[in-house]
Formats: sequence, structure tokens, C-alpha cells
Amino acid sequence: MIIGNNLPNIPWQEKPAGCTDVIWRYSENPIIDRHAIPSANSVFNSAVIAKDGAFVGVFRSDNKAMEQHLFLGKSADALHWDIEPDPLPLYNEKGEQTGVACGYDPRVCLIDDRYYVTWCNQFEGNCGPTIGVAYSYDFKKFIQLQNAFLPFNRNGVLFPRKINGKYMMLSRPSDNGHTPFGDIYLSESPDMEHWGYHHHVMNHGGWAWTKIGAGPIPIEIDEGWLLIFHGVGTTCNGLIYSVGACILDKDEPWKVKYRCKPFLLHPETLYECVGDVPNVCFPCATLTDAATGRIAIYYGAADTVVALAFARVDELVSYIKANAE
Ligand code: BMA
Repeated sequence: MIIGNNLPNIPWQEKPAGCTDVIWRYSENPIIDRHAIPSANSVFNSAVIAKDGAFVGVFRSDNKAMEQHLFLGKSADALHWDIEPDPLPLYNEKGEQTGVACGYDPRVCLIDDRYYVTWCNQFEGNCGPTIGVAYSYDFKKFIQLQNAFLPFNRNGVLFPRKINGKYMMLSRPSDNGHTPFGDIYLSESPDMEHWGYHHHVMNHGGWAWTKIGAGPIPIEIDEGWLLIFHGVGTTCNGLIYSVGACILDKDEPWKVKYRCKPFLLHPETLYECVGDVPNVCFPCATLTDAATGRIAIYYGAADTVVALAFARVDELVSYIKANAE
């Protein structure tokens, strides 16, 4: 059972007859085209969240100079998105604009009354990637905080509430390039700026033999946290990004209770296998309806477009447990 809000208006499609997978694709994929922003070469690896009966999101777009920026968007149905043409402006705590959000792979998390965006940000002095953090009360004006970590780090994913009185963030220490290694770690913070008490969570391995990274914000369920993640294998023809899932302990979320051995979504369709970076399914967000157990999963496909897939929490959790390593 999902512990969270009822959101009866999230996108949903029943599993197609004959499908035996626990995660299935939306029949109208992709939902966001590569040219959804006038400047865009691609729109992918993006995050959405429910707000005031509708939906908002932070979208990654690489422009035609291959610069990476974040953009705000809104939607009534979470399928058709109206994305701002200009990158998300950032402010300091004095209210002065400091620039625009440069970087990639945003996640959005509501904790108490603040919407937090975490993303892969460039450390000052162009010293390499780390985790940027900004917050907003209204999803209009975003105040940027300190980067969470030293370089190099990616895939910073917050938990949607404090645990044991601390904010918790998953991340994946990495290198300055297309990192050929990587495990998921967890760090704690009393104030969202000072991060410490680091824990190791999960190794790469199995189908994700090169690296893994947290995906959407963990979903609270009865028996812990349902974490959907991406995992990567390196082949003779490059990297393959697939989607996996595990269940973390509720109070000590660095402890993995069950980790599903098979992947749950793997690049198969044309829009996942063909694009700027072929063979990528990269999940960054979910929308969930606690009453029905429906989960809508937003993922970037082939570093080019945004796609949608669905799961039911009970079926997904049973499958993870039945197929745990
Ligand atoms: C992310 C980013 C992307 C990359 C992608 C696969 O971590 O580094 O630029 O291509 O993985 O979607």
C-alpha cells in the first residue's frame, strides 16, 4: 500500500491484455517531443509533481548548442505539457537573481511546504558535476542553496520527508565523464545544506554491471520505501540504461530489504533505442495514487524525449519480493 495522497487524476492506462510485465508503457509514447521548447534539440530525463489539482515539472532540455538547462512546465493532465521557453531562473536567499539553472537530470520533491529541485549541477569554477539544490514555495521563484556535495556526484534524490529528524538524500559518487562505475549512497542533513553521516546503500551488479543510480523520489509504502532506479551495463556497442526496483528499510533507508534481480523496463521500442544516446530508459519521477495503488513513471528515452509507463504498487512489490536476490 502506498502511504501518500490520493491523486485520482494521474495518467493511467490498464495493462494491455497478454502483457506479462509489471511495468508497461503508455500507448501514446513519447509524451514530450524533442522540440517541445523552441530552442530544444531534446527534452528528456525530467521530473513532474502534483500541485493544486494539476501538475508541474522541471524539464531537462539540451539546446542546439548542446547546452543543458532546466525549464519549468505545467500541465492539467500530466500528459500535455506547457514548458517555459526560457531556462529556470535561480535566486539567492536575498532574493537576487543569480543566473539560470544549468545542468541536467532534475528530480522534484515536496517536503513540508517546499518544493525542492535537485539536479546535476556544475561545481563552481567548472570543477565537475555535483548535486545542485534549490527550493520554492510556489513553484515560481526558486532559491538556490549550497551544492550538497563535492564533485563528482550525480543522481541526487531526496526522500519526501525527514527520517529520524534528518533530511535524507541518495546520490551516486562518480567522475568527470561518462563514469564507468557507481553505487548508490545515502547522506543525512539537519538543514538541507550540511550533508554527512554517509551510508552505502547498493552496489552495481547483475544486469546493471557497470553502475546504478537512484531514479524517482522513493515512494513510501507499508513496509519501507519503494525505490525505482536506473542501472547501466556496458556492451561492445555502448551503454544500456534500464530500470530496476528495490525496497529500502523505512527507518534506516540505507538498508536494502529486497532488490529485484531482473530489470523491469529495458530499451525495446524505437523511441528508447534510437535517439541522441541510443538504448536509454532513465526514470526521474513518478505520480502515485494511494487509493488505487497506481504509479505513473516518467522516464527519458534515448536522451531525446520523455515517455511514460505504469505499474500497480501491489503487483510491483510482490514481484520485487518474489524475485529478490
Ligand atoms: C545521465 C546523464 C546523461 C546521460 C544519461 C542517460 O546520467 O549523464 O547526459 O546521457 O545519464 O540518460
